[in-house]
Amino acid sequence: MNGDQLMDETQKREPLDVVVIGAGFAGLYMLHKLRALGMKAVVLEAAENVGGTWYWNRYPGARCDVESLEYSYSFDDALQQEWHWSERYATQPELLRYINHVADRFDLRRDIRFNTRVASAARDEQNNLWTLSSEGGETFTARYCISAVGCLSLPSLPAFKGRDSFAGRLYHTGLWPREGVDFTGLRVGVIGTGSSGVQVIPHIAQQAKHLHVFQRTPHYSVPAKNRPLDPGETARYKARYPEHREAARQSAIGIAGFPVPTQSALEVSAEERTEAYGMGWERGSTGYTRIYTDILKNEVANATASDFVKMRIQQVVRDPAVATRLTPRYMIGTKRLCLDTQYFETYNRENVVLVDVSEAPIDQITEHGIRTTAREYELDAIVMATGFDAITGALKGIDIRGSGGQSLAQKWEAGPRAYLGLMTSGFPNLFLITGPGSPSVLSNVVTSIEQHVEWIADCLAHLRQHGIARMDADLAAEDRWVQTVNEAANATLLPKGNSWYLGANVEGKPRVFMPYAGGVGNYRVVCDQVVIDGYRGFLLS
Ligand code: N01
Repeated sequence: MNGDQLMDETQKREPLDVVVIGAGFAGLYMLHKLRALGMKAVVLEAAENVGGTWYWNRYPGARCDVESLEYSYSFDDALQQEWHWSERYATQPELLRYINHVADRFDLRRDIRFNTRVASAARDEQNNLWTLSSEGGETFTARYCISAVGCLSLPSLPAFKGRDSFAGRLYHTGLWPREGVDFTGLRVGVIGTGSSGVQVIPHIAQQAKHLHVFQRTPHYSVPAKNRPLDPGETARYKARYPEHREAARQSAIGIAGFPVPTQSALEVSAEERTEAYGMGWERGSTGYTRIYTDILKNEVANATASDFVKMRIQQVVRDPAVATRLTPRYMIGTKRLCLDTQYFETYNRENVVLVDVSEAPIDQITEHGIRTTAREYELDAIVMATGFDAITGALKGIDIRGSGGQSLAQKWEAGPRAYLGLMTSGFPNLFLITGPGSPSVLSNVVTSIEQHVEWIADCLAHLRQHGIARMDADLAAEDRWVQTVNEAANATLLPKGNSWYLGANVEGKPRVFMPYAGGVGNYRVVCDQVVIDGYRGFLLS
Protein backbone atom coordinates (compact mmCIF):
# COMPACT_ATOMS: atom_id res chain seq x y z
CA MET A 1 0.00 0.00 0.00
CA ASN A 2 1.51 3.39 -0.94
CA GLY A 3 1.28 6.60 1.09
CA ASP A 4 -1.75 7.89 -0.82
CA GLN A 5 -3.71 4.66 -0.38
CA LEU A 6 -2.79 4.57 3.27
CA MET A 7 -4.11 8.07 3.70
CA ASP A 8 -7.36 7.18 1.93
CA GLU A 9 -7.78 4.20 4.22
CA THR A 10 -7.11 6.34 7.27
CA GLN A 11 -9.68 8.86 6.06
CA LYS A 12 -12.33 6.19 5.88
CA ARG A 13 -11.76 5.28 9.52
CA GLU A 14 -11.54 8.58 11.33
CA PRO A 15 -11.29 12.28 10.64
CA LEU A 16 -7.94 14.00 10.65
CA ASP A 17 -7.07 16.61 13.22
CA VAL A 18 -6.18 19.19 10.60
CA VAL A 19 -6.33 19.76 6.86
CA VAL A 20 -4.00 22.48 5.59
CA ILE A 21 -4.53 24.03 2.15
CA GLY A 22 -1.29 24.89 0.34
CA ALA A 23 2.33 23.70 0.49
CA GLY A 24 4.22 26.97 0.21
CA PHE A 25 6.23 28.58 3.00
CA ALA A 26 3.14 28.71 5.24
CA GLY A 27 1.76 25.20 4.68
CA LEU A 28 5.13 23.51 5.15
CA TYR A 29 5.89 25.16 8.45
CA MET A 30 2.31 24.60 9.64
CA LEU A 31 2.64 20.88 8.93
CA HIS A 32 5.94 20.74 10.79
CA LYS A 33 4.36 22.41 13.86
CA LEU A 34 1.27 20.17 13.76
CA ARG A 35 3.49 17.11 13.71
CA ALA A 36 5.34 18.43 16.74
CA LEU A 37 1.96 18.65 18.49
CA GLY A 38 1.32 15.03 17.60
CA MET A 39 -1.62 15.98 15.38
CA LYS A 40 -2.70 14.03 12.36
CA ALA A 41 -2.54 16.46 9.49
CA VAL A 42 -2.61 16.47 5.72
CA VAL A 43 -1.61 19.27 3.36
CA LEU A 44 -3.51 19.55 0.09
CA GLU A 45 -1.56 21.18 -2.72
CA ALA A 46 -2.75 22.00 -6.25
CA ALA A 47 0.75 21.84 -7.75
CA GLU A 48 2.79 18.72 -8.27
CA ASN A 49 5.42 19.89 -5.81
CA VAL A 50 6.08 22.24 -2.91
CA GLY A 51 6.91 25.93 -3.23
CA GLY A 52 3.71 27.93 -3.61
CA THR A 53 4.55 31.31 -5.16
CA TRP A 54 8.05 30.10 -5.94
CA TYR A 55 6.70 27.02 -7.68
CA TRP A 56 4.47 29.00 -10.06
CA ASN A 57 6.42 32.20 -10.71
CA ARG A 58 9.24 30.75 -12.81
CA TYR A 59 9.51 33.61 -15.29
CA PRO A 60 13.02 34.68 -16.25
CA GLY A 61 14.32 37.22 -13.78
CA ALA A 62 12.01 36.13 -10.93
CA ARG A 63 13.80 37.03 -7.75
CA CYS A 64 12.84 37.95 -4.22
CA ASP A 65 12.90 41.61 -3.17
CA VAL A 66 13.70 40.79 0.46
CA GLU A 67 17.30 39.78 1.17
CA SER A 68 17.93 36.03 1.23
CA LEU A 69 19.34 35.98 4.75
CA GLU A 70 16.04 37.48 5.96
CA TYR A 71 13.58 35.84 3.55
CA SER A 72 13.98 32.40 5.07
CA TYR A 73 12.71 30.39 8.02
CA SER A 74 14.04 31.25 11.44
CA PHE A 75 12.38 28.43 13.38
CA ASP A 76 15.30 26.03 13.20
CA ASP A 77 18.79 27.30 13.90
CA ALA A 78 20.53 24.35 12.25
CA LEU A 79 18.54 24.99 9.08
CA GLN A 80 19.40 28.67 8.92
CA GLN A 81 23.04 27.96 9.66
CA GLU A 82 23.50 25.15 7.15
CA TRP A 83 21.69 26.63 4.15
CA HIS A 84 23.96 28.61 1.85
CA TRP A 85 22.49 31.59 -0.02
CA SER A 86 24.54 32.53 -3.03
CA GLU A 87 23.17 36.02 -3.74
CA ARG A 88 21.93 39.01 -1.81
CA TYR A 89 18.49 38.58 -3.41
CA ALA A 90 17.70 34.95 -4.16
CA THR A 91 16.50 33.88 -7.59
CA GLN A 92 13.33 31.82 -7.95
CA PRO A 93 15.30 28.59 -8.67
CA GLU A 94 17.39 29.06 -5.53
CA LEU A 95 14.30 29.73 -3.42
CA LEU A 96 12.61 26.67 -4.83
CA ARG A 97 15.68 24.55 -4.02
CA TYR A 98 15.55 25.91 -0.47
CA ILE A 99 11.87 25.08 -0.03
CA ASN A 100 12.46 21.58 -1.41
CA HIS A 101 15.37 21.19 0.97
CA VAL A 102 13.10 22.13 3.89
CA ALA A 103 10.45 19.64 2.76
CA ASP A 104 13.07 16.88 2.64
CA ARG A 105 14.97 17.85 5.75
CA PHE A 106 11.83 17.70 7.88
CA ASP A 107 10.39 14.74 5.97
CA LEU A 108 7.23 16.68 5.12
CA ARG A 109 6.27 15.16 1.76
CA ARG A 110 4.66 12.04 3.16
CA ASP A 111 1.76 14.13 4.49
CA ILE A 112 1.30 16.29 1.40
CA ARG A 113 -1.18 15.37 -1.31
CA PHE A 114 0.06 16.95 -4.54
CA ASN A 115 -2.05 17.60 -7.65
CA THR A 116 -4.98 18.10 -5.31
CA ARG A 117 -6.75 21.40 -5.85
CA VAL A 118 -9.35 22.12 -3.17
CA ALA A 119 -12.73 22.94 -4.68
CA SER A 120 -14.84 23.25 -1.55
CA ALA A 121 -14.71 23.24 2.24
CA ALA A 122 -17.93 22.70 4.13
CA ARG A 123 -18.61 22.94 7.81
CA ASP A 124 -20.53 20.11 9.45
CA GLU A 125 -21.75 21.90 12.55
CA GLN A 126 -23.33 18.85 14.12
CA ASN A 127 -20.13 16.84 14.14
CA ASN A 128 -17.87 19.87 14.48
CA LEU A 129 -15.90 18.94 11.35
CA TRP A 130 -14.72 20.43 8.08
CA THR A 131 -15.03 18.40 4.89
CA LEU A 132 -12.83 19.44 2.01
CA SER A 133 -13.39 18.18 -1.51
CA SER A 134 -10.83 18.29 -4.26
CA GLU A 135 -11.51 19.00 -7.92
CA GLY A 136 -10.67 15.33 -8.47
CA GLY A 137 -13.52 14.29 -6.18
CA GLU A 138 -11.57 13.16 -3.10
CA THR A 139 -12.78 14.24 0.32
CA PHE A 140 -10.89 14.95 3.51
CA THR A 141 -12.51 15.45 6.89
CA ALA A 142 -10.87 17.13 9.83
CA ARG A 143 -11.58 18.97 13.08
CA TYR A 144 -9.63 22.05 11.91
CA CYS A 145 -9.00 23.58 8.53
CA ILE A 146 -6.05 25.92 8.03
CA SER A 147 -5.68 28.05 4.93
CA ALA A 148 -2.12 28.51 3.72
CA VAL A 149 -3.18 29.53 0.21
CA GLY A 150 -0.96 32.60 0.00
CA CYS A 151 -1.79 36.21 -0.78
CA LEU A 152 -0.60 36.32 -4.38
CA SER A 153 -1.56 32.95 -5.76
CA LEU A 154 -4.53 33.54 -8.06
CA PRO A 155 -3.23 35.10 -11.30
CA SER A 156 -5.30 37.93 -12.71
CA LEU A 157 -5.84 37.71 -16.47
CA PRO A 158 -7.67 40.77 -17.74
CA ALA A 159 -10.64 39.74 -19.86
CA PHE A 160 -9.32 41.17 -23.12
CA LYS A 161 -11.61 40.48 -26.05
CA GLY A 162 -10.25 37.86 -28.41
CA ARG A 163 -7.77 36.37 -25.92
CA ASP A 164 -8.30 32.88 -27.33
CA SER A 165 -7.90 33.96 -30.94
CA PHE A 166 -4.17 34.72 -30.64
CA ALA A 167 -2.20 32.41 -32.94
CA GLY A 168 1.04 32.83 -30.99
CA ARG A 169 1.83 31.78 -27.43
CA LEU A 170 0.35 33.50 -24.42
CA TYR A 171 1.86 33.35 -20.92
CA HIS A 172 1.17 34.73 -17.46
CA THR A 173 4.21 35.36 -15.26
CA GLY A 174 2.46 33.61 -12.36
CA LEU A 175 1.77 30.44 -14.37
CA TRP A 176 5.08 30.07 -16.13
CA PRO A 177 5.75 26.77 -17.96
CA ARG A 178 8.07 24.45 -16.08
CA GLU A 179 10.15 23.77 -19.16
CA GLY A 180 10.87 27.50 -19.64
CA VAL A 181 10.35 29.61 -22.74
CA ASP A 182 12.84 30.51 -25.46
CA PHE A 183 12.05 33.93 -26.93
CA THR A 184 15.02 33.96 -29.31
CA GLY A 185 14.11 35.59 -32.60
CA LEU A 186 10.54 36.31 -31.53
CA ARG A 187 8.47 39.48 -31.48
CA VAL A 188 7.22 39.65 -27.91
CA GLY A 189 4.69 41.85 -26.12
CA VAL A 190 4.66 42.25 -22.34
CA ILE A 191 1.55 43.68 -20.69
CA GLY A 192 2.17 45.09 -17.22
CA THR A 193 5.02 46.89 -15.49
CA GLY A 194 4.58 45.98 -11.81
CA SER A 195 7.16 43.92 -9.88
CA SER A 196 6.82 40.93 -12.24
CA GLY A 197 6.99 43.05 -15.41
CA VAL A 198 9.95 45.02 -14.13
CA GLN A 199 11.83 41.76 -13.54
CA VAL A 200 10.89 39.89 -16.69
CA ILE A 201 11.25 42.75 -19.20
CA PRO A 202 15.08 43.09 -19.08
CA HIS A 203 15.46 39.32 -19.56
CA ILE A 204 13.06 39.03 -22.49
CA ALA A 205 14.64 42.11 -24.09
CA GLN A 206 17.99 40.30 -24.20
CA GLN A 207 16.52 37.31 -26.01
CA ALA A 208 13.71 38.55 -28.19
CA LYS A 209 14.10 39.97 -31.64
CA HIS A 210 11.78 42.74 -30.63
CA LEU A 211 9.94 43.64 -27.44
CA HIS A 212 6.92 45.89 -27.06
CA VAL A 213 6.09 46.82 -23.46
CA PHE A 214 2.45 47.77 -22.96
CA GLN A 215 2.43 50.11 -19.99
CA ARG A 216 -0.75 51.47 -18.41
CA THR A 217 0.85 53.00 -15.32
CA PRO A 218 4.52 53.94 -15.00
CA HIS A 219 5.80 52.53 -11.71
CA TYR A 220 8.55 53.43 -9.30
CA SER A 221 11.45 51.08 -9.15
CA VAL A 222 14.80 51.28 -7.41
CA PRO A 223 17.83 49.24 -8.40
CA ALA A 224 18.28 46.02 -6.41
CA LYS A 225 22.07 46.25 -6.45
CA ASN A 226 22.06 42.51 -6.29
CA ARG A 227 25.43 40.79 -5.89
CA PRO A 228 26.94 37.49 -4.83
CA LEU A 229 27.08 37.10 -1.06
CA ASP A 230 30.55 37.18 0.36
CA PRO A 231 31.22 34.14 2.62
CA GLY A 232 32.73 36.32 5.35
CA GLU A 233 29.73 38.64 5.35
CA THR A 234 27.35 35.67 5.50
CA ALA A 235 29.29 34.10 8.39
CA ARG A 236 29.22 37.34 10.35
CA TYR A 237 25.49 37.70 9.77
CA LYS A 238 24.79 34.11 10.74
CA ALA A 239 26.82 34.46 13.93
CA ARG A 240 24.22 36.99 15.08
CA TYR A 241 21.17 35.32 13.57
CA PRO A 242 19.08 35.22 16.78
CA GLU A 243 19.48 38.99 17.25
CA HIS A 244 18.65 39.74 13.60
CA ARG A 245 15.57 37.55 13.67
CA GLU A 246 14.35 39.11 16.89
CA ALA A 247 14.85 42.58 15.44
CA ALA A 248 12.82 41.52 12.38
CA ARG A 249 9.99 40.25 14.59
CA GLN A 250 9.82 43.56 16.46
CA SER A 251 10.22 45.72 13.36
CA ALA A 252 7.61 47.52 11.28
CA ILE A 253 7.82 45.24 8.28
CA GLY A 254 9.53 42.09 9.43
CA ILE A 255 12.97 43.02 8.13
CA ALA A 256 15.88 43.63 10.49
CA GLY A 257 18.11 45.35 7.96
CA PHE A 258 15.80 48.22 7.06
CA PRO A 259 16.56 51.71 8.29
CA VAL A 260 14.48 52.77 11.28
CA PRO A 261 13.66 56.37 10.43
CA THR A 262 13.90 58.99 13.13
CA GLN A 263 13.43 62.23 11.22
CA SER A 264 10.78 63.83 9.06
CA ALA A 265 11.79 64.46 5.45
CA LEU A 266 10.65 68.03 6.05
CA GLU A 267 12.92 68.78 8.98
CA VAL A 268 16.16 68.41 7.01
CA SER A 269 17.61 70.54 4.23
CA ALA A 270 17.09 69.72 0.55
CA GLU A 271 20.80 68.85 0.25
CA GLU A 272 20.64 66.48 3.17
CA ARG A 273 17.57 64.79 1.71
CA THR A 274 19.16 64.38 -1.69
CA GLU A 275 22.19 62.81 -0.07
CA ALA A 276 19.98 60.42 1.96
CA TYR A 277 17.91 59.43 -1.08
CA GLY A 278 21.12 58.94 -3.09
CA MET A 279 22.42 56.61 -0.40
CA GLY A 280 19.07 54.79 -0.35
CA TRP A 281 19.22 54.40 -4.10
CA GLU A 282 22.76 53.00 -3.89
CA ARG A 283 21.84 50.67 -1.02
CA GLY A 284 19.31 48.98 -3.29
CA SER A 285 16.29 47.95 -1.27
CA THR A 286 12.59 48.71 -0.92
CA GLY A 287 13.58 50.31 2.38
CA TYR A 288 13.89 53.44 0.23
CA THR A 289 10.45 54.59 1.44
CA ARG A 290 11.55 54.19 5.06
CA ILE A 291 14.36 56.73 4.94
CA TYR A 292 12.19 59.32 6.69
CA THR A 293 9.32 58.83 9.12
CA ASP A 294 6.72 60.52 6.94
CA ILE A 295 7.36 59.40 3.35
CA LEU A 296 4.30 57.15 3.55
CA LYS A 297 2.34 59.55 5.75
CA ASN A 298 2.67 63.06 4.42
CA GLU A 299 2.15 64.11 0.79
CA VAL A 300 4.78 66.84 0.86
CA ALA A 301 7.36 64.51 2.38
CA ASN A 302 6.37 61.84 -0.11
CA ALA A 303 6.93 64.23 -3.02
CA THR A 304 10.57 64.68 -2.01
CA ALA A 305 11.19 60.91 -2.19
CA SER A 306 9.14 60.54 -5.38
CA ASP A 307 10.94 63.41 -7.11
CA PHE A 308 14.35 61.86 -6.48
CA VAL A 309 13.36 58.64 -8.28
CA LYS A 310 11.75 60.59 -11.12
CA MET A 311 14.99 62.50 -11.54
CA ARG A 312 16.96 59.23 -11.68
CA ILE A 313 14.64 57.85 -14.37
CA GLN A 314 15.25 60.98 -16.46
CA GLN A 315 18.99 60.46 -16.04
CA VAL A 316 19.00 56.77 -16.96
CA VAL A 317 16.65 56.78 -19.95
CA ARG A 318 18.30 58.44 -22.95
CA ASP A 319 15.22 59.38 -24.99
CA PRO A 320 13.52 62.23 -23.08
CA ALA A 321 10.07 61.35 -24.48
CA VAL A 322 10.42 57.73 -23.31
CA ALA A 323 11.74 58.89 -19.93
CA THR A 324 8.69 61.09 -19.49
CA ARG A 325 6.36 58.22 -20.29
CA LEU A 326 8.21 56.07 -17.75
CA THR A 327 7.91 58.68 -15.03
CA PRO A 328 5.33 57.78 -12.37
CA ARG A 329 2.57 60.21 -11.51
CA TYR A 330 1.41 58.78 -8.19
CA MET A 331 2.97 58.96 -4.73
CA ILE A 332 5.88 56.58 -4.23
CA GLY A 333 5.06 53.59 -2.03
CA THR A 334 1.29 53.85 -2.44
CA LYS A 335 1.66 51.03 -4.92
CA ARG A 336 4.20 48.39 -4.07
CA LEU A 337 7.69 49.71 -4.81
CA CYS A 338 9.52 47.57 -7.38
CA LEU A 339 13.13 46.46 -7.15
CA ASP A 340 14.90 45.93 -10.44
CA THR A 341 18.05 45.04 -12.27
CA GLN A 342 18.59 47.15 -15.40
CA TYR A 343 14.89 47.93 -15.83
CA PHE A 344 14.96 51.55 -16.96
CA GLU A 345 18.23 50.89 -18.84
CA THR A 346 16.33 48.34 -20.97
CA TYR A 347 14.45 51.18 -22.68
CA ASN A 348 17.77 52.38 -24.14
CA ARG A 349 17.95 49.21 -26.25
CA GLU A 350 17.20 49.37 -29.96
CA ASN A 351 14.87 46.36 -29.84
CA VAL A 352 12.58 47.68 -27.07
CA VAL A 353 9.60 49.96 -27.59
CA LEU A 354 7.41 51.36 -24.82
CA VAL A 355 3.74 51.53 -25.75
CA ASP A 356 1.73 53.83 -23.50
CA VAL A 357 -1.71 52.25 -23.16
CA SER A 358 -2.99 54.78 -20.65
CA GLU A 359 -4.40 56.93 -23.42
CA ALA A 360 -4.91 54.34 -26.15
CA PRO A 361 -5.87 51.24 -24.12
CA ILE A 362 -5.62 47.67 -25.29
CA ASP A 363 -8.80 47.10 -27.23
CA GLN A 364 -8.36 43.42 -27.95
CA ILE A 365 -6.03 40.54 -28.56
CA THR A 366 -6.19 39.50 -32.18
CA GLU A 367 -4.95 36.50 -34.11
CA HIS A 368 -1.75 38.41 -34.88
CA GLY A 369 -1.08 40.29 -31.67
CA ILE A 370 -2.41 43.20 -29.62
CA ARG A 371 -4.66 45.94 -30.89
CA THR A 372 -4.89 49.16 -28.93
CA THR A 373 -7.42 51.83 -29.75
CA ALA A 374 -4.61 53.43 -31.79
CA ARG A 375 -3.13 50.53 -33.82
CA GLU A 376 -2.28 46.83 -34.01
CA TYR A 377 1.07 45.32 -32.95
CA GLU A 378 2.08 42.03 -34.57
CA LEU A 379 3.55 39.58 -32.07
CA ASP A 380 4.69 35.95 -31.79
CA ALA A 381 4.27 35.78 -28.01
CA ILE A 382 2.42 37.74 -25.33
CA VAL A 383 3.43 37.79 -21.68
CA MET A 384 0.83 38.98 -19.20
CA ALA A 385 2.57 40.42 -16.17
CA THR A 386 -0.84 41.53 -14.99
CA GLY A 387 -0.65 40.48 -11.36
CA PHE A 388 -2.99 38.66 -9.01
CA ASP A 389 -6.42 38.72 -7.45
CA ALA A 390 -4.56 39.36 -4.23
CA ILE A 391 -5.26 38.38 -0.62
CA THR A 392 -8.84 37.18 -1.09
CA GLY A 393 -8.87 35.69 -4.62
CA ALA A 394 -7.58 32.21 -3.79
CA LEU A 395 -9.87 31.83 -0.77
CA LYS A 396 -12.95 33.10 -2.57
CA GLY A 397 -12.13 30.69 -5.37
CA ILE A 398 -12.84 27.81 -2.99
CA ASP A 399 -16.51 27.27 -2.16
CA ILE A 400 -16.13 27.69 1.61
CA ARG A 401 -19.31 27.22 3.63
CA GLY A 402 -19.36 28.01 7.33
CA SER A 403 -22.05 27.63 9.99
CA GLY A 404 -25.54 27.44 8.51
CA GLY A 405 -24.09 27.01 5.03
CA GLN A 406 -22.95 30.65 4.87
CA SER A 407 -20.62 31.24 1.93
CA LEU A 408 -17.29 32.97 2.60
CA ALA A 409 -17.36 34.60 -0.84
CA GLN A 410 -20.74 36.10 0.03
CA LYS A 411 -19.69 37.20 3.49
CA TRP A 412 -16.73 38.99 1.90
CA GLU A 413 -18.65 40.42 -1.03
CA ALA A 414 -18.15 44.01 0.15
CA GLY A 415 -14.57 43.31 1.29
CA PRO A 416 -12.88 40.78 3.56
CA ARG A 417 -13.62 40.75 7.28
CA ALA A 418 -11.48 38.76 9.68
CA TYR A 419 -10.50 39.09 13.31
CA LEU A 420 -6.74 39.73 13.45
CA GLY A 421 -6.66 38.27 9.94
CA LEU A 422 -6.65 34.88 11.70
CA MET A 423 -10.32 33.84 11.78
CA THR A 424 -13.55 35.05 10.26
CA SER A 425 -16.72 34.94 12.31
CA GLY A 426 -19.21 32.23 11.34
CA PHE A 427 -16.47 29.88 10.13
CA PRO A 428 -15.47 28.04 13.32
CA ASN A 429 -12.20 26.12 13.44
CA LEU A 430 -11.05 27.67 10.17
CA PHE A 431 -7.74 29.50 10.56
CA LEU A 432 -6.19 31.82 7.98
CA ILE A 433 -2.42 32.16 7.70
CA THR A 434 -1.63 35.74 6.61
CA GLY A 435 -5.32 36.42 6.11
CA PRO A 436 -6.82 39.84 5.34
CA GLY A 437 -6.35 42.24 8.23
CA SER A 438 -2.87 40.97 9.10
CA PRO A 439 0.45 42.55 7.99
CA SER A 440 1.04 39.83 5.33
CA VAL A 441 1.98 41.57 2.07
CA LEU A 442 3.14 44.73 3.85
CA SER A 443 5.90 42.72 5.47
CA ASN A 444 8.60 40.16 4.90
CA VAL A 445 5.97 37.51 4.48
CA VAL A 446 8.12 34.72 5.94
CA THR A 447 8.34 36.62 9.25
CA SER A 448 4.56 37.06 9.20
CA ILE A 449 3.94 33.44 8.26
CA GLU A 450 6.07 32.19 11.13
CA GLN A 451 4.21 34.42 13.59
CA HIS A 452 0.82 33.15 12.39
CA VAL A 453 1.84 29.50 12.27
CA GLU A 454 3.23 29.68 15.81
CA TRP A 455 0.15 31.53 17.09
CA ILE A 456 -2.18 28.94 15.53
CA ALA A 457 -0.11 26.00 16.81
CA ASP A 458 -0.11 27.43 20.35
CA CYS A 459 -3.84 28.02 20.04
CA LEU A 460 -4.53 24.42 18.98
CA ALA A 461 -2.44 23.16 21.90
CA HIS A 462 -4.46 25.40 24.23
CA LEU A 463 -7.77 24.13 22.86
CA ARG A 464 -6.68 20.54 23.31
CA GLN A 465 -5.37 21.15 26.79
CA HIS A 466 -8.63 22.75 27.89
CA GLY A 467 -10.94 20.37 26.10
CA ILE A 468 -12.27 23.10 23.83
CA ALA A 469 -13.70 21.71 20.61
CA ARG A 470 -14.87 24.80 18.78
CA MET A 471 -13.39 28.24 18.25
CA ASP A 472 -14.87 31.13 16.34
CA ALA A 473 -14.22 34.84 16.04
CA ASP A 474 -16.70 37.02 17.89
CA LEU A 475 -18.48 39.23 15.36
CA ALA A 476 -18.18 42.37 17.49
CA ALA A 477 -14.42 41.80 17.95
CA GLU A 478 -14.10 41.24 14.21
CA ASP A 479 -15.93 44.49 13.45
CA ARG A 480 -13.67 46.39 15.83
CA TRP A 481 -10.57 44.86 14.23
CA VAL A 482 -11.76 45.76 10.72
CA GLN A 483 -12.12 49.32 11.99
CA THR A 484 -8.59 49.18 13.44
CA VAL A 485 -7.28 47.97 10.08
CA ASN A 486 -9.02 50.87 8.33
CA GLU A 487 -7.67 53.38 10.83
CA ALA A 488 -4.14 52.03 10.45
CA ALA A 489 -4.39 52.34 6.66
CA ASN A 490 -5.91 55.81 6.84
CA ALA A 491 -3.04 57.01 9.01
CA THR A 492 -0.86 56.45 5.92
CA LEU A 493 -0.99 57.45 2.27
CA LEU A 494 -1.39 53.80 1.23
CA PRO A 495 -5.15 53.92 0.47
CA LYS A 496 -4.47 56.74 -2.01
CA GLY A 497 -2.76 54.48 -4.55
CA ASN A 498 -4.73 52.49 -7.09
CA SER A 499 -3.07 49.35 -5.82
CA TRP A 500 -3.83 45.67 -5.48
CA TYR A 501 -3.67 46.23 -1.69
CA LEU A 502 -7.08 47.81 -2.31
CA GLY A 503 -8.28 45.36 -4.94
CA ALA A 504 -8.11 48.15 -7.51
CA ASN A 505 -6.43 45.92 -10.10
CA VAL A 506 -9.35 43.50 -10.46
CA GLU A 507 -12.50 44.64 -12.19
CA GLY A 508 -15.51 44.58 -9.88
CA LYS A 509 -13.46 43.87 -6.73
CA PRO A 510 -14.55 46.05 -3.79
CA ARG A 511 -12.11 48.80 -2.88
CA VAL A 512 -11.10 47.93 0.64
CA PHE A 513 -7.59 48.25 2.03
CA MET A 514 -6.93 44.62 2.97
CA PRO A 515 -3.65 44.26 4.92
CA TYR A 516 -2.93 45.68 8.38
CA ALA A 517 -0.61 48.68 8.05
CA GLY A 518 0.11 49.14 11.76
CA GLY A 519 3.39 47.21 11.68
CA VAL A 520 4.58 43.65 12.28
CA GLY A 521 5.94 44.30 15.77
CA ASN A 522 2.79 46.11 16.96
CA TYR A 523 0.59 43.44 15.45
CA ARG A 524 2.49 40.70 17.28
CA VAL A 525 1.94 42.51 20.57
CA VAL A 526 -1.81 42.65 19.87
CA CYS A 527 -1.97 38.94 19.02
CA ASP A 528 0.03 38.00 22.12
CA GLN A 529 -2.10 40.21 24.36
CA VAL A 530 -5.28 38.60 23.01
CA VAL A 531 -3.90 35.24 24.19
CA ILE A 532 -2.87 36.61 27.59
CA ASP A 533 -6.45 37.91 27.95
CA GLY A 534 -7.78 34.37 27.47
CA TYR A 535 -8.25 34.57 23.70
CA ARG A 536 -10.16 37.84 23.94
CA GLY A 537 -12.53 38.30 21.03
CA PHE A 538 -12.78 34.60 20.29
CA LEU A 539 -15.68 32.34 21.25
CA LEU A 540 -14.45 29.08 22.76
CA SER A 541 -16.80 26.22 23.50
O1 N01 B 1 1.37 42.57 -10.47
P1 N01 B 1 0.95 44.10 -10.31
P2 N01 B 1 2.84 41.92 -10.36
N1 N01 B 1 -4.19 46.62 -19.34
O2 N01 B 1 -0.51 44.07 -9.99
C1 N01 B 1 -0.92 45.99 -15.50
C2 N01 B 1 4.72 40.51 -5.67
N2 N01 B 1 5.87 40.23 -6.49
O3 N01 B 1 2.69 40.47 -10.68
O4 N01 B 1 -0.70 49.56 -12.66
C3 N01 B 1 -2.93 47.05 -19.19
O5 N01 B 1 1.87 44.83 -9.39
C4 N01 B 1 -0.97 46.90 -14.30
O6 N01 B 1 -1.23 48.22 -14.69
P3 N01 B 1 -1.83 49.27 -13.60
C5 N01 B 1 4.79 41.95 -5.21
O7 N01 B 1 4.20 42.06 -3.96
C6 N01 B 1 7.06 40.30 -5.89
O8 N01 B 1 3.83 42.69 -11.08
O9 N01 B 1 -2.96 48.55 -12.91
N3 N01 B 1 -2.18 46.80 -18.12
C7 N01 B 1 0.42 46.68 -13.73
O10 N01 B 1 1.38 47.41 -14.43
C8 N01 B 1 3.99 42.62 -6.27
O11 N01 B 1 3.52 43.90 -5.92
C9 N01 B 1 8.17 40.10 -6.63
O12 N01 B 1 -2.29 50.41 -14.40
C10 N01 B 1 -2.73 46.06 -17.15
C11 N01 B 1 0.64 45.19 -14.00
O13 N01 B 1 -0.26 44.82 -15.04
C12 N01 B 1 2.91 41.62 -6.51
O14 N01 B 1 3.55 40.38 -6.44
C13 N01 B 1 8.10 39.83 -7.98
C14 N01 B 1 -4.03 45.56 -17.23
C15 N01 B 1 0.33 44.35 -12.80
O15 N01 B 1 1.18 44.70 -11.76
C16 N01 B 1 2.21 41.74 -7.83
O16 N01 B 1 3.17 42.06 -8.83
C17 N01 B 1 6.87 39.75 -8.57
C18 N01 B 1 -4.76 45.88 -18.39
N4 N01 B 1 -6.03 45.49 -18.53
C19 N01 B 1 5.75 39.95 -7.81
N5 N01 B 1 -4.29 44.86 -16.11
C20 N01 B 1 9.46 40.22 -5.93
O17 N01 B 1 9.65 39.72 -4.85
C21 N01 B 1 -3.19 44.92 -15.35
N6 N01 B 1 -2.25 45.65 -15.97
C22 N01 B 1 10.47 41.00 -6.54
